[in-house]
Amino acid sequence: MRILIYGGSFNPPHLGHVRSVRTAVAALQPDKTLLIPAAIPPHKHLAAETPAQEERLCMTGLAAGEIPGCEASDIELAREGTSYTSDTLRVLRERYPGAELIFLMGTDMLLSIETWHEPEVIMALAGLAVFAREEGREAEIAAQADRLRRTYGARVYVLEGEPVPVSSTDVRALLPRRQGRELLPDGVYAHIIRRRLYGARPDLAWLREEAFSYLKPTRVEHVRGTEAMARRLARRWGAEESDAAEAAILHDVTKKYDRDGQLRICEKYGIIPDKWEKANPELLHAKTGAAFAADRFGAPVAIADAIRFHTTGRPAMTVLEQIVFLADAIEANRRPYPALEAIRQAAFADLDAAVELCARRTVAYVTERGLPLHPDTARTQAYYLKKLEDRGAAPIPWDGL
Ligand code: DGI
Ligand code: FE
Ligand code: FE
Repeated sequence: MRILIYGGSFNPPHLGHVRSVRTAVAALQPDKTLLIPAAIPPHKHLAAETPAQEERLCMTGLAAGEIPGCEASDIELAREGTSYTSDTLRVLRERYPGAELIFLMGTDMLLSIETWHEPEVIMALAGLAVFAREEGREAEIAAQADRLRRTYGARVYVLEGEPVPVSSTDVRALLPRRQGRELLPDGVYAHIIRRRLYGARPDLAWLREEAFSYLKPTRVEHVRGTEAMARRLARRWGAEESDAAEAAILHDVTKKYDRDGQLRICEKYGIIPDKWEKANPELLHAKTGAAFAADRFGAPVAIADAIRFHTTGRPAMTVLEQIVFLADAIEANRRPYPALEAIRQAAFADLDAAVELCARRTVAYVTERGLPLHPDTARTQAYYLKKLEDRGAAPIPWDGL
């Protein structure tokens, strides 16, 4: 049995790692491949924003899932102190007696291996596989391989392979800027976003794809329209445009679920429907959407709250909450209703007046249809009416339905 071993910080594991391992697997045909995240790497400090060990193990497992016969091992994370490769190989030698161990490493590692802890133990217990990674260094690598063979009796496999110019440091720098998705395996990226590791914020093209997969096809245009409107309003009112887009993309993410579906999601997230929501379960999609967005896409509180209050509003909304509340109601694809044009105009002239009119219109609409008015809608309208009065501004005239 032949076991390929690849160690690293995997902080996070990226497509460079995956491609390297795939190439090595193709060349060496191991029976099993282990990705081993280091607890405390001997040669470098873990970056300050490094997530918990379980997160790195989880991400490494997700990356391993992309490669046949590959799995993540907690052998170093489970061990106290510095993660010396020699110790790891000793454990693996015991665990897999008779197996041929091959340790996959980068070019620089091969060149510096004699500075490692117990290099003779490493080379006695395992073969070394290295990529002829950087162009022009083939001769240097060949010479070192030769020397290690002669001096330590090392078995060195020099693999043909394209250089893979991805580094975890670069990935970590890109993630907070909504970038880097294409450098990561899909599962790893989804996990990072879900947990918002490394201060990551979702790539919005990715988020649209994900969110739209939960929508009825007929709702997609409404959500696109809501995003476009939320962006315009964010620019107008000085809110962070990409946050407004993120909230808009997710605002109706649980809309397609019927009463039973809504109640199931409530149960899952510990949401207790109030009596108005029980009478009109359609209202629940705002709360379930917020919980789903937070759980599945790691939406921070400000964005989750904009989703939570997009249907009823609430008193003293943040600008982001007002923007999503209004964008949903006035986006370009909304079927025309009385007051739509007035709210649209007001949304760019006076945000509070627009919210007040929008809530007032909902009160009229809900009352006319004989539905129970949710107190948050009533309180929103009353709050913004008072706010306008306090400012000495007149509410927007509207004759009703
Ligand atoms: O999800 P959308 O259709 O895009 O829009 P939305 O989230 O604003 O939901 C609109 C529905 O919610 C509409 O059928 C009216 C209803 N609604 C809004 N406010 C209230 C309300 N229903 C009741 N019973 N009480 C309210 O205060
Ligand atoms: Fe909605
Ligand atoms: Fe909507």
